[in-house]
Amino acid sequence: SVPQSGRGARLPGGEPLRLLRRIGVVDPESIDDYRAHGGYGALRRAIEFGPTRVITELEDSSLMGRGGAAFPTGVKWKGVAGAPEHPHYLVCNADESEPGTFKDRVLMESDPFGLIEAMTIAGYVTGSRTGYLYIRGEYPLATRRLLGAVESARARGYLGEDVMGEGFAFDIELRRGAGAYICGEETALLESIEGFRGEPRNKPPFPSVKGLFGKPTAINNVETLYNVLGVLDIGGQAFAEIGGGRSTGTKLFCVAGAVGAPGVYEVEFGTTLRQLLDLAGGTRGDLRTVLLGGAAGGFVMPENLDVPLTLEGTREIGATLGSGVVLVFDSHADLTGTLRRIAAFFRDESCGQCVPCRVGTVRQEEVLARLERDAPLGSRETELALLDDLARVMRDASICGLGQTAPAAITSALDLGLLDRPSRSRENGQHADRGKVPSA
Ligand code: L3W
Ligand code: SF4
Repeated sequence: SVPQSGRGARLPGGEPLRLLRRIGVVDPESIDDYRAHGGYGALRRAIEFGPTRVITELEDSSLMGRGGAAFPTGVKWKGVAGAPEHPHYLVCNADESEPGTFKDRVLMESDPFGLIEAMTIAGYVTGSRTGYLYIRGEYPLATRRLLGAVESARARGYLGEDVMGEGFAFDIELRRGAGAYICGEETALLESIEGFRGEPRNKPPFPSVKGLFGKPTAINNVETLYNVLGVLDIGGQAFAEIGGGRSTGTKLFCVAGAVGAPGVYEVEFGTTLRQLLDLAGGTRGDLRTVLLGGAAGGFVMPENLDVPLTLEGTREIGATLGSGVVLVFDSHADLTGTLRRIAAFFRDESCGQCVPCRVGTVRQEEVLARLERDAPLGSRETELALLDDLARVMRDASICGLGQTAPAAITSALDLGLLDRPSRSRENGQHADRGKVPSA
């Protein structure tokens, strides 16, 4: 069961609008059951409205992308819909690989038709005949269920040359990733679909101008697309009343580490971090810190647990929501070891195309490994200063988000003094095996 919190706009039946509302309720292999639970109502409404009105509803809703960077969805779709060059493409980024993230997997495994319907709406609005669903290769169940959903939708006329007899064509192709984290970066993902190595392109031009095969492309995260169904279910203005400030709607968080009940939780934006942790069974042991936003995020100290989970609220304390990772560390956690493993992850996953990231990820892992062994070159202070210098160069000069955010958690730990003393496991004479980063 999935605890949910808050008030906010409701569906016509009185149920609060939740992304997880069909999880564990609907049969993921039955299009009839999906329809019996409200499925394909949003597509019908989109067709009644027409593309321009759907974009207006999205703009009214202030829905922002859920992949981590929070770009307005209405603006993105409007750009592609109005682009003079054709064909247009739609891409769903389902290459969920951020360490500690598993929310898209829950949605895709248990409500696959929801994603197929949302992609069909996106195709209709942006004028795309083909949608590519690029899914993480390590998600076999989600892949099987999505393939089944595509086949059922085709058989029932919800995909194909004449969708719902409404005179527009749209179909979906699935592409499986091969284990590279970088292919979740949108332009590397486009390269991968085109059959090239997954290496990011320089932006601009953004994909909405020059994307897949050089054509205007709308590329959205899985959770963003599910939210489009909600916007059409209750209307853009009602959607904008959920949450707080610029952060509208609900957000899925993947809570892991020292909590009573790790898992995926859905709360309205504006819920505090403390409330979220309470939903997840409360913290276990003495709370040391929370890594919010994942490997590319920042640490939140116990005195800041009342931070509202909004884009603005978290920014004020130097953190970020990222794609919704919440890693909780108790006082026994080996933070230096954890950060060294995060650095190793980025070193492994860097595509190697640009120097600041290719070399920077190696250097920061080396420094953290020395700190973990309590064997600094020179003093501990010079090592911390080196980490700070590396972070600056990587942030300012890397081509893509991987290199730009690879030092984020380390910088946050430096700012909060979390690396000022030798790692706890060394102090206790233990091997550094606590507080592991969940595997990607
Ligand atoms: C048209 C403009 N489009 C920006 C579009 C752009 C993209 C979106 C965001 O992600 C995040 C980071 C981590 N005209 C535009 C425009 N766009 N300006 O808006 O763009 P951007 O470049 O700001 O960010 P990004 O590089 O796409 C970086 C997060 O990604 N991250 C990991 C995420 C992992 C997952 C997962 O595993 N599920 O999501 C790592 O860095 O939070 O903030 O579509 O084209 N003027
Ligand atoms: Fe590749 Fe890293 Fe440069 Fe991104 S920042 S293009 S992952 S080397």
